[in-house]
Amino acid sequence: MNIGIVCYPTFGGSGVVATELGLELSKRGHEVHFITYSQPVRLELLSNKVHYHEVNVPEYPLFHYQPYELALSSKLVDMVKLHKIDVLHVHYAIPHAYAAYMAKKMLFEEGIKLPIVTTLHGTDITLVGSHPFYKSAVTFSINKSDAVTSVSQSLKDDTLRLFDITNDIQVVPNFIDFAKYTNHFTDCQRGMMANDDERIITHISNFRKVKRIDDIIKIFYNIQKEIPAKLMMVGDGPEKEPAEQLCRELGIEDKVVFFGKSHEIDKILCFSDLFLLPSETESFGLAALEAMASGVPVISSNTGGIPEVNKEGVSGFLSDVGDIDSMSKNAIKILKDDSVLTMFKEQSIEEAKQFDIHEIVPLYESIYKQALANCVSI
Ligand code: GMT
Repeated sequence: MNIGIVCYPTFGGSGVVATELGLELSKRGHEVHFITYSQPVRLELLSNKVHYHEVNVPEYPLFHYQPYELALSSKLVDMVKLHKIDVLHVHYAIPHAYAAYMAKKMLFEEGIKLPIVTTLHGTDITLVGSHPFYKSAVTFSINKSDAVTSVSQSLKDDTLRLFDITNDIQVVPNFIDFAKYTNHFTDCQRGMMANDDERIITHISNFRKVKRIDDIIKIFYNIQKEIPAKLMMVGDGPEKEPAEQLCRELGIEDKVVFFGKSHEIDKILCFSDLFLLPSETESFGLAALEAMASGVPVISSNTGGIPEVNKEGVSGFLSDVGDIDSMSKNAIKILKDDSVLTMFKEQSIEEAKQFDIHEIVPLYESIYKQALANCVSI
């Protein structure tokens, strides 16, 4: 098949999932076309089966807001015609599903059918999409897609609760390419980050409010009072500076490393002992799954889709959002004893295996086939 993929090319989970999916589809013989405003961060290799088409939005002073949706839908029409794209898979409803619908409509006028598969990722539903400013357009785009998927049952439930959905939503969980996370390094150079007697605790995100970055610092503060430890903070965003300030106030700045955005997630996870994800809401928690696949147990909140990934007492522990005491105690429970930590590390890998890329990508392939067969005229 010729598959078009539209996503956000940044460090966010939805872009990562879309990129890994495209790369795997190309390995399975499909021709994949990424259509987005810059090259996706994890799309390192282009090949004869993986293409990238940039959407340009020329600046024009008359426009207070540059019309990205317009440029995207035009580019989609052009690319579908030029590369004979069979199916378009859009990740994140806003504005991708909406632009895809417009492209589909324009193509239909020329007698070309374009099935659209929309994958809902979380904030496009829970935080942004349900805002009254966007709700009508998001509802419309979801209902007009030929197939709709959500990355967790929890996100599906939220979508049905928040929008007036007439379309079926299939749950296709996020996945992990184990080859990238297991036995990748013979030596992950742990000694460069911490002493032998110190535990390494890690958090990776885009440092937005929803990630509750303060909670991470406070949990770590409690842990390091009981156990020698270092905290690795990976990523960048609006909450990074306040977090650095909080570390200084608590006098732990020499125990916390702020990496900024990193392309070496696998290496950082390789030397980590515990992952913290105390988010306010999380439709899935791809970062937690990446940690588990690397043998890093997870201390998380029990919100949204996280319980579908992190299993209580198996791959880690879950607590109510904001319950710093409970998360600190659970972290210490795992970290204080070598044999307990080893057990949780092994269990995390086992638990992550159900999300293996080879189990999940065929589900998308069959959804593309269904969408092609059922693509309705508009
Ligand atoms: O939450 C983020 O940091 C980014 C966001 C995105 O859209 O890229 O992530 C959402 O999609 C990920 C991939 O499906 C999920 O793993 C995240 O849980 C989800 N984030 C939220 O729901 C807050």
